[in-house]
Amino acid sequence: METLISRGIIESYFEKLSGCLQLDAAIVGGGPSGIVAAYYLAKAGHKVALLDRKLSPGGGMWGGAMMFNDIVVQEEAMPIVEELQLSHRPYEEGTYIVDSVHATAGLLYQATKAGAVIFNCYSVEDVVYKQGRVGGVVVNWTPVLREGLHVDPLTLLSKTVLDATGHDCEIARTVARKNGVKLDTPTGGVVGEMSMDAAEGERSTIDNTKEIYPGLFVSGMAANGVSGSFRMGPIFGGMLMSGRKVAELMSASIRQQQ
Ligand code: 48H
Repeated sequence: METLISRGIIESYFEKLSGCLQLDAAIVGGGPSGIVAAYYLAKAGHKVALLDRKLSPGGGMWGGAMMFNDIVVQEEAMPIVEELQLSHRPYEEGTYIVDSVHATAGLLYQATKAGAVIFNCYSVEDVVYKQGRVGGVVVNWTPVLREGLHVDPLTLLSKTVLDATGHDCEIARTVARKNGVKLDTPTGGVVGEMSMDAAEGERSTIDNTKEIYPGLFVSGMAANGVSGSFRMGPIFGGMLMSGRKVAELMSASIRQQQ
């Protein structure tokens, strides 16, 4: 029995990992924008893996606001909430309340159900960069990096890579710093996030969701971080709509490369 359990996990895990060595979409970061992107890309039939450095993907959504575990979603994003079958209740002025634990679990459920593969405890430490294009991710176990162990990484190739790493925009920073290239941002580099303006932050998140370098896309807080726009606090419609928009952009790019 013990051997069967261990063999089952080892065989199944390595089959899953081997199946992700060449992807259509590698999503770095399992916050709301990354998970929604994973859902729509998988639903469109693409081969998608989402990598998150934490044991529990979900990013900043589990905790609601200051650990009050509810979030606010505005009317424009409700088609996504409904498509993903998240329970919600109307609040004031065209907004809705969603339980943040239910929402995070629901997004993860729907993305994996649609066919996205999630690797947790994976940190993306670099990208594959060839002929002026981002073409994959370089991954290592989070505990290896936390311990500062000198262990080399593995590589997953991908037609598109999404930086959905939230406030830190880690992948965009790495690409600009290591390769000395200009990103499609106001300064050509990572501008950095501004202070709170909820309405403007929500609006600009969608505008800033785009391909910032051949093969490299940004969504969610990372989109505002690279382009230098506002934070918005615990309203999450912008994150959901950014995930849906970037999935459409990445899907078009994947199709073009086929
Ligand atoms: C693997 C990584 C790496 C890496 C980071 O921050 P997130 O929740 O991302 P978004 O942009 O989808 O959502 C932002 C939202 O949660 C938020 O913070 C809001 C709305 N704030 C407003 C405000 O005013 O503060 O998730 C990012 C995820 C996390 O789970 C990280 O663990 C993961 O990315 N991550 N995973 N490799 N190098 N870097």
